[in-house]
Amino acid sequence: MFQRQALCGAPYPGTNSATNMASSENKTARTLADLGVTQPTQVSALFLEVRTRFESDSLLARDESSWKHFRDAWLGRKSGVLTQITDHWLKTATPEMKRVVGAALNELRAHVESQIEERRKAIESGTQETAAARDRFDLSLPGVIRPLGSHHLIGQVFQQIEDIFFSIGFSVVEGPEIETPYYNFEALNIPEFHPVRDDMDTFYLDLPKGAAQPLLLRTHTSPMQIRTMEKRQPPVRVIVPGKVYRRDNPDATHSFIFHQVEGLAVDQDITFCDFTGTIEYFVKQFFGAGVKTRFRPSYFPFTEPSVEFDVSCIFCGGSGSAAGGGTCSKCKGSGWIELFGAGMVDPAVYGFVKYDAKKVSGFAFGMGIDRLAMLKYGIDDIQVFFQNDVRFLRQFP
Ligand code: FA5
Repeated sequence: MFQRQALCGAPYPGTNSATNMASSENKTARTLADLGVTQPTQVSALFLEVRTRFESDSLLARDESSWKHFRDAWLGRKSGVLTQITDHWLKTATPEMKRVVGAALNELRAHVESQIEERRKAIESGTQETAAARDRFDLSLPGVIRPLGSHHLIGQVFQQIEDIFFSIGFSVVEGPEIETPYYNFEALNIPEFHPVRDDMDTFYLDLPKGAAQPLLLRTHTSPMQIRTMEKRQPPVRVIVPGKVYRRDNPDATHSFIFHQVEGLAVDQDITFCDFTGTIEYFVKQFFGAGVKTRFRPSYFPFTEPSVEFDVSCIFCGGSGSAAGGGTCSKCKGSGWIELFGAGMVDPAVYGFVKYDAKKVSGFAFGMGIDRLAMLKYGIDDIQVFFQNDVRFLRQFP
């Protein structure tokens, strides 16, 4: 470091190697006479020494900042090496020596200036190359794979059901999951203390004292029959997908939250045949043409007559026998699986929505979607729909 200062003035950042200038003296700070250079023949050796130093310094100018120090060390007006040579070697030289020193200095200056400029260009293009390399896109690299989710199986089944009913002129409506007892029960012809309420153990909301009326989580999608008929005049053809809630104990076929699709068609002259034809069409579209169907008498306060609708067991093909022998566990050997409740709208219900029961007729049905999905996809536990285990969900992309 001392040696660098000796010849080139102040050291500059990034220069920590030993210099190859062997002299420990600051030769350019001394006159030729001091250095014992009296003969023209000695001048070229002296300049060669300076030039060697210049070349080695030039190698250390690797970036913009070290290049600036390099430039100032050699071309700086006050104390650059060339200024020092001018002041100490040229100006003090004898007339005889001046000519030789001047020529050597000119040659050195031309070399130093051109090399410093070359170095600047090299550094600049190197910087650009580095930046270009940094910014370059490698189009051959694989892209970032972002995993895409998919619709939950229940969502997919909702969509399949909607598509089938769309194709025969039904539209979709949705309604509130928090209901009043009026819509959930009374307007469906289920007055307070009617025994059928016992079948639907209900979640009531904890409301502040003095609340206008009790509120509950709807136990079925049927309240939307009333809400729809209140708003629309016949003809009405709607389906209502949604969540419903009951205080049922969880097991393989029961959950306290599950899904239903309600259906309602009301118009003039809708008959039981329209009803059975619509349901059978839906079931064959959903399960396939091979499935057999049947109606059984049932009871709902808001339909008359009421039916339960069964399909032939898709697990045993309706035989009632398991593949390995014995009875089919899914249909318990009957060959039939209950699908949903339905019926012709009870005329009493029209009274709640101010329809003229003498002029209109219609049918309604309410399907449990979770059980429908279980049947169609061979799933034997309803709880998997609510556990969000991706190993299950991934099977239905
Ligand atoms: C009803 O909910 C009526 N509202 C259906 C109806 C609508 C009848 C219109 C007539 C006219 P039910 O309580 O049977 O009926 O329930 C309908 C379906 O919901 C059942 O067939 C079953 O598939 C499903 N279901 C009932 N309880 C549960 C439960 N805890 N977990 C899963 N699915 C259930």
